Parts: sequence; structure tokens; C-alpha cells
Amino acid sequence: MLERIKTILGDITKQKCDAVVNAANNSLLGGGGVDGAIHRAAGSKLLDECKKLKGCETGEAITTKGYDLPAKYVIHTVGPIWHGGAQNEKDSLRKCYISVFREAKKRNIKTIAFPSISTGAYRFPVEQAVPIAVKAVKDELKQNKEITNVFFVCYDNITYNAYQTEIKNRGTQ
Ligand code: AR6
Repeated sequence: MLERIKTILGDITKQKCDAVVNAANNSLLGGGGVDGAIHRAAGSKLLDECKKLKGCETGEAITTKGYDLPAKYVIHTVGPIWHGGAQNEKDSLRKCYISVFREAKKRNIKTIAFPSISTGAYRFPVEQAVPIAVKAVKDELKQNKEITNVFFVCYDNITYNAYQTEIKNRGTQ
């Protein structure tokens, strides 16, 4: 299933896929980083829809429309804040990926673009987050034959190289 996983260096808001994943916070009312970029590109109707939701727990996911984005949907998930690794951060991060796939199944989503959840403002170390992300996606793809492509969209070279290396170490892309 690794041939269904691709790594892209770029801006997730430009991705033409069924769903882009937002690394949001518990309020779902926007923020900085990829969250801010998604809200800016989707337009104010995204915030209007998010205001009607009652936030989102860490590790959970919730879907909205994509509005002005090329993607049809935004799947918002809330990654864990890194506190040193002893506060269930790894399980919470894994749960984000599982929750996103659960949302995708409900809506017949076939292509999904993920940012590097939690490795920005939430300070989860990239070298620890990447193996969790790749393994979780791989496990989900085994069970979800309907998903045709998963893209890891990385915004910087360090993150991009970490995903590339991890995927290469697990076989050809
Ligand atoms: N496309 C793809 N990746 C991006 C983009 C983009 N346009 N912009 C940033 N990244 P972060 P977190 C990368 O901080 O760590 C927000 O304020 C970024 O370089 O966006 O989960 C929320 O509201 C990094 O590699 O998310 C929360 O409060 C990755 O996306 C909090 O930040 C994740 O960085 C969530 O923190």
C-alpha cells in the first residue's frame, strides 16, 4: 500500500484532493500555522461552519466543507501538545490519523492530504511523529481499499526529508 502514499513539499491549501486535514486546536475556531492558512484560503464560511460545532477533543476529528479550497472537505483533527512524551502524546497522535480515516469513510473520500500534525506550534518532535504518522496511515490503508491516495504535504525540507526517509525505509513509494 506504500504506492498509495506520496510525500509533497508544498502548501496543503493548494491540494486538489477530496479532503485536506487541518491540524486544529480544541476550539476549532482557527489559529496560526496550517490552521490559519486553511481558514484564509477557505474563506469566512469555514469559520461560520466551525462556530456551529462544539469544538473537538484531542485525537478526534470532525469534517466540514472546503468552501473556497480546491479540496471538497476539511477534516479537522486536534493533535496533542508535546509535554515530553510521558503524557500519552504518541497514542493521541496515532488516534488523530485513525479518526481522520473514520471521517473519510463516512463521506466516500478517496484522496486525503495530511499536514505534519503537532510538529509545529505543538512541538511534537518530527523524528518521533513521522514514524507514527506513516505507520498509522499504512495500517489504515490496509483496511481501506477505497482510499486511492494519501499525501503527506510538508511545508519545510526537514519535515519533507523525514517523511521521504521513513517511507523509503518501509519500501518503495
Ligand atoms: N501547508 C502545509 N503545511 C503547513 C502549512 C501549509 N500551508 N503551514 C504550516 N504547515 P502547526 P500543530 C506545517 O503549527 O503543531 C495552530 O495555531 C508546519 O510547518 O500548523 O499541530 C492551531 O490552531 C508544521 O510542519 O500545527 C493549533 O493551536 C505543520 O504544518 C496549533 O497551531 C504543523 O504545524 C496546532 O499545532
